Amino acid sequence: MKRRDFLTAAGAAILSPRLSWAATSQDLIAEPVTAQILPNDGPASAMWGYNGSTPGPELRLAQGEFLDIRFLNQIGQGSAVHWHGLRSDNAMDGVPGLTQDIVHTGDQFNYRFRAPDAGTFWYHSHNRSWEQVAKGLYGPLIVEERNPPDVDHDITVLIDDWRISETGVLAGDFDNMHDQAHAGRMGNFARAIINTKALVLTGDRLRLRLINVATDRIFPIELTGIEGKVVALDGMPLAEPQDISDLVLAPAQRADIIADVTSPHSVQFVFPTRDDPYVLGEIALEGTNSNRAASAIRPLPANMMAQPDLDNALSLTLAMEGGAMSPRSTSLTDIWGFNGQSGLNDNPFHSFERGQTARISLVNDTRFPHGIHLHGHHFFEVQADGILGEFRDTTLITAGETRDILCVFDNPGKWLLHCHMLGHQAAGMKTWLEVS
Ligand SMILES: [Cu+2]
Repeated sequence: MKRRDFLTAAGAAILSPRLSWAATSQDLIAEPVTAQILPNDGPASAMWGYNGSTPGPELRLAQGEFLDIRFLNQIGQGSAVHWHGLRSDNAMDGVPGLTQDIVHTGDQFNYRFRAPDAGTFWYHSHNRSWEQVAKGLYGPLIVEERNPPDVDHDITVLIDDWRISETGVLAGDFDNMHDQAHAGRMGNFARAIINTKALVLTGDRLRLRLINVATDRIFPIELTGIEGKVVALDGMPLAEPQDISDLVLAPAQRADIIADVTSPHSVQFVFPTRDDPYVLGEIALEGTNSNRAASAIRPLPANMMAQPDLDNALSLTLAMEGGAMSPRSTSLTDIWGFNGQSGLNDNPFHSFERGQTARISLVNDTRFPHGIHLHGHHFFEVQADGILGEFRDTTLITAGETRDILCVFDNPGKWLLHCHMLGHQAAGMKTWLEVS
C-alpha cells in the first residue's frame, strides 16, 4: 500500500453521523442515502445506510439492557442485520439461511436481545455483505459499563475505505473475482469517521472506540497527540492495558483506548504507508483543560466469561485454503474454503455439547491474511508460550501462520464461522457450527 494509491484527502475530513442516544427501542430502516464520503468540498455519493445516513445511528444501551429494533428493509435487495460481537440469542444473530429468513425489500423483522457484555460492538448487513457493507450498511453498537471510566469524551471512530471515483461514484464491481482471489476489495480512499459531539481540549482524557468497518482492508493505526493505553479489544476489557503502538485492526476488529490529549493542536489517526503517512482523520483541539488531575489508566471492569476446561479441551483444525498463488484443494468448489469445503452445506464444522471447551488450530495455508470471526462467542488467542492471550471475536492470521484459539462453546444455536475479509467470505471461506 502506497500513499499515492489513494486519492488525496484535502485536509482530514470529519463526518458526524446522526446520533440516536439511549434508544433501546427504535426503528432501523435500511435505505438508499446520499453521503459525503469524499472530503467536504467534493461531490456527495449515492450509498446505502440506516435511518438516512451511513454510518447508521450510534446505538447505545447499558450492559444487561435489552435492545428492541424494528428493522425495515427498503434497499431493493434482501438484507438482515448482524450484531457483531454480541454473545446473544442465536435467533437474533442476523444470518439469512442459518438463523433467520432473509428480510426481503419492503419487509421487516424484529430484533430483540439482551446485551450481556459492556464494550464496543457494531452492526452490519449480513446478506451480500461484501456489497451491502461496502455500500454503507453498518453502524456502531455501544454497550456502556454500569460504572464507566472517568473520561471527558467518549468518541467512536469508524475506519473505512471506499473504491470511489473523484466524482464520488462508488465502484460497482462487488463480485470482482480478481479481488476475491487476492486480498479482497481494497478502496482507493480511506478515512476515519469521528463522532465528536463537543469541543476537545488539550489535557482532556478521551475514550476512543476504534472500529474497522472496511470490507477487506487491514488497518495499522498510529495515534498522535495523545498518551494512553489500549484497554479493550473486540469489546472485551484487557486485564492489563497495553501500549498503543503496533495497533492493527483487521476488518471487524475493535480497540478501546483511554488516553490523555498532550498535543496543543490536534489528535490524528494515521495510516502508515510505505512512503508518507496517510492521515485518516483528526480531532481539532480548542483550548486547554487545566482541571483534570493526572491519574493512572486502569483496566475496565471485566465481562463475565466461562472458564475453559483446559484438561478436557477437544482438539480441532480449521485449515484455510484456496486463493491466488496457492495450491488449490481439488474438493473446493469456489475460490476459498475451510478443510476442503467451500461455503455452507448440511454438515457443520463441528457439533459441540453446550459448555464444551475446544482448542482449534487455525492454519493459514494460503498466501493472504485472513480475519476469522466466530459468531455468538469470544475465544482466547493461545500465545506461542501456551498462555491464554486476548479474548476476541475476530482473529487475524497472516499468510503461512498457524494460531490456536480456545473457546468455551456455551451459547446454543447454529453459528457462522467465517473470514471477515468479506470478499473471501463471498468466495467460499465460511462454515458453521452447532452448539446444543
Ligand atoms: Cu480471508
